[in-house]
Amino acid sequence: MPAPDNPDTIVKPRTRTRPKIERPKLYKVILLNDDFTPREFVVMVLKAEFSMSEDQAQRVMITAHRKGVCVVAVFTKDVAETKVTRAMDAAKKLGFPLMFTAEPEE
Ligand code: TYC
Repeated sequence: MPAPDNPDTIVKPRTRTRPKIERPKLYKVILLNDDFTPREFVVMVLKAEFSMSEDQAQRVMITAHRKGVCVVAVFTKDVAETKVTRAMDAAKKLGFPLMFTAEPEE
């Protein structure tokens, strides 16, 4: 290795590249209406799996009931998919056809 005062010393410019931090894509969890799942069960699942208050859960349930669908919340892909699976499994266990989907935000 050349000594520091040796003219053959290769001086490397000190450049620093800024690491590119990408924002994770967010996914909407959507609740779909059906004719069979009891309203109280929908509210219970929203409270248990999406940490909603009674009031929030009632509003989301009634919006899905009236309009056909309602956005529950947005999460990263993994979290959205896990919550959808858990919520639908809880319904399936009791024989209810309750459906949630996860779709990417625009
Ligand atoms: N429509 C259901 C009923 O009348 C209640 C319900 C509401 C089901 C919202 C699903 O996403 C839903 N029992």
